[in-house]
Amino acid sequence: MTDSNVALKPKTVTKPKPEKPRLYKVLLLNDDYTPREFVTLVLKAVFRMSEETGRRVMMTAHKFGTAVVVVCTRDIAETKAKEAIDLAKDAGFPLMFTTEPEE
Ligand code: TYC
Repeated sequence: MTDSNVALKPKTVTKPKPEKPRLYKVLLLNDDYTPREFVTLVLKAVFRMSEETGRRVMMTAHKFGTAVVVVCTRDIAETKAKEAIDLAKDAGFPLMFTTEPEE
């Protein structure tokens, strides 16, 4: 058998890696005007939290100025934050949510 008949097998196979979508945090910001009960209600309605979880997240923002509500794709984070802000706006409260990429 001559050299030209030897099948060469590549030692390494590089598969194209699909990029993982970057994740975003939805942050709840404290303010001096929105009632605690209303903040909890928004967390339950928009982010499907239980009363207990809603209260805990609300109290975290109340004490520390901010709290992470959820980590998800950018699209969902922005949609949920807007939904929550609009609910508060309609009720006349300045409650604020922001989104930011996770490191
Ligand atoms: N600080 C508000 C109050 O004392 C309650 C509150 C909590 C508002 C959390 C916003 O993200 C917030 N009425």
